[in-house]
Amino acid sequence: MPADAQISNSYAQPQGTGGETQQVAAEGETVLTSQQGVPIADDQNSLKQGQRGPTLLEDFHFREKIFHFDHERIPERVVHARGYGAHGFFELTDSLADITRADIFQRVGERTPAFVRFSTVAGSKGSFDLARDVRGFAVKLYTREGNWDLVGNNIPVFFIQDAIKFPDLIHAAKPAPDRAFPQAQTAHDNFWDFISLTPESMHMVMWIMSDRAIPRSFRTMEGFGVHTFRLVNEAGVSTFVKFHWKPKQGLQSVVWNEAVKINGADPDFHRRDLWDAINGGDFPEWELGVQIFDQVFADSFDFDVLDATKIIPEEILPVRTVGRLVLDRVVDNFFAETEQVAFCTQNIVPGIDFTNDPLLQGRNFSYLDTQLKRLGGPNFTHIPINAPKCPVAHFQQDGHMAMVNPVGRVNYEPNSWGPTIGGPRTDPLRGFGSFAAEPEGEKLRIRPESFADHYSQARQFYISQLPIEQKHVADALVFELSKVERPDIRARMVSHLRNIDEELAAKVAEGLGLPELPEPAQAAKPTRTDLPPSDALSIVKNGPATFKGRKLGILLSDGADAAVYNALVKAVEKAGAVYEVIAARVGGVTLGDGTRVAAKQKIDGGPSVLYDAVAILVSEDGGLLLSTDATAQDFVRDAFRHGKFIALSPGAEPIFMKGGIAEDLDEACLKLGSAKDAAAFVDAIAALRHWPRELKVDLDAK
Ligand code: HDE
Repeated sequence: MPADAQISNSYAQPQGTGGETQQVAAEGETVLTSQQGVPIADDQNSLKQGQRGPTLLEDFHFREKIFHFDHERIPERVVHARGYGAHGFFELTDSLADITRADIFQRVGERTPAFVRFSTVAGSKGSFDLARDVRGFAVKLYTREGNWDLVGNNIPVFFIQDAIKFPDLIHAAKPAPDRAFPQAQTAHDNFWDFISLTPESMHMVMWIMSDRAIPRSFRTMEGFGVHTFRLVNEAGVSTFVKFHWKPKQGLQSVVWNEAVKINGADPDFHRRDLWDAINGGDFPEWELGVQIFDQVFADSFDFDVLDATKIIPEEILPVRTVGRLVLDRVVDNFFAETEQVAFCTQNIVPGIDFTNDPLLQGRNFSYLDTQLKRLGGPNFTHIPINAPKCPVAHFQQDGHMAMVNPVGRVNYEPNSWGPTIGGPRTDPLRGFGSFAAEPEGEKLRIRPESFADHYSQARQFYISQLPIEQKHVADALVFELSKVERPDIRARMVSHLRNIDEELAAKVAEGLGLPELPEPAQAAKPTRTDLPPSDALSIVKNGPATFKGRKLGILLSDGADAAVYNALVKAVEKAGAVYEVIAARVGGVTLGDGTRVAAKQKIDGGPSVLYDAVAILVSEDGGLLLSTDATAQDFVRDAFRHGKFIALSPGAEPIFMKGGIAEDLDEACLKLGSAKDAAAFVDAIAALRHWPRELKVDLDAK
């Protein structure tokens, strides 16, 4: 019997005088207590004077319960408020012992516990998952020499080059302070006003206008450390490094119209997906890759490796795989773990070090500072999710909620109490030592010349996309800028696009109905047009080769062919994918052979946007009945419009007729008349989308 069924059966009979439900602990069952451990006799009624009150202030149980409830919230993160975490491990597959003394990179096969939190940036904690936004990809690695936090994103570059601009960027992106909207979106004047006055953002703009900003799942996105870091070996030699997480599941995103609808149908789409995958035993996995280079290599570029608005293309410097990250356990409690986890970029370990990237330097101040406010004191490292899993020994003490204070009388050093009671001592050999980088130049507030090229890599990103992906970038820009009320801001953005790609600028200008093309923006450095396209930057080129880990939606009716249904389910399971049955009623359907199949979704709650592909498996009567239902019509129309693979049984035709697409069916709409068809369909859907269709159904493509 499922656990929740047990719970629901345990309602006690009404026992209070007013007929309310009082649950009484039987012998051996857990007794409800106060925070002080006092057993509680009645949790339904506050203490009153007489039958009808007033309520008495002396009711300490009532006061404690309400007091605690009043303080349940802690400040949400200023950015990345909405997130979802899971536990797992990192396993080293290739030793980096020659270039770093970081303990985690020494022994092949060794596993290090990890906690990962994915997030959106702009929305508040209760916002929806499929906002067009950057995703946070923050990894805490509990190494044997301390916690290493790699606090990255799913996009390898950032909006700004200097941390001093971060508050402005975030203010501009978040809801305007007077009206407090729009929530979780950048499609508004303030954002584009700031961006169009900040040419350094242009490379990032290309990424966030691409489908990278609307991932299908946390499981299907890459992660990046973004900054250039250092690896330092035993001899003290430093090598530059950029970190990459590559999903074994392949890259995949949704389309914008789908994202908008998913947010309504299931605002928790991404968190539910991660929860279901891990609990279903389909553990998501990423490879950790490194791009390793030295100063001479860094000097070979005309951009600066300290500039976080730049990448080093993988074709120039291949990504070397050194390990894998597997997420295999959901949290026990969201608040205790995902909400209280405190990532800090300053959490590095011996063998890893910072560079002078001005964004990273600023972050190193911000994260520690922010945890003090969010978690309420300096002892947040005592919370289990933040506590290292290696020995910790120091003389720091006291403060709010101190859980682990030094034991004994000695709380200072140097001391002469000897090693047993004198406490820990430093270790000059094993201990963390900063790489002895030489400072250069005068003290200045300046942006170096080497940070001045804002357009070349933006262009490189754009020309690396497939035509359909380029279309999506243009569509997204048109959508976002159409929500901008001031025409001068729209035009200013287009003036930047002219420095990236003239065709893109023209398309966006046309999409916006600009009367004329504005002059190109003044560029600090002219755009290089000789940078070659990089295949690694395309999502579609790096998609999966199978349907594994994906979800098929099966719209089923009474009387549907049982043999076909069984074959379909078998093929989906064989592919390592999952399926959900959608029906007119959640109670399910009776197939042609009399078998009952429960539905996961009533059609109103299970639109096709929730699935990677759909099968319409209905009897003749079932098809006729469903064809009269607007949500069933939407189901097929949306699946079609979003370029999905569709299987249709013969009885399904009326739904497509009423949906207005019966005459447009193409080669990605496959017939589902037999068990053989079912297997062939599951093979075909590995391709995930039939992109040519989009060009036929979208005004912007004409
Ligand atoms: Fe963050 N960022 N950030 N950021 N960031 C925060 O720290 C900040 C930046 C990133 O799941 C905050 O604990 C500054 C780049 C992630 O808990 C805050 C600057 C990248 C997360 C903060 C940046 C990130 C945060 C808010 C400009 C990608 C969520 C709550 C220099 C490499 C971590 C918190 C989690 C969170 C500051 C820029 C990634 C306010 C000042 C670049 C994934 O401290």
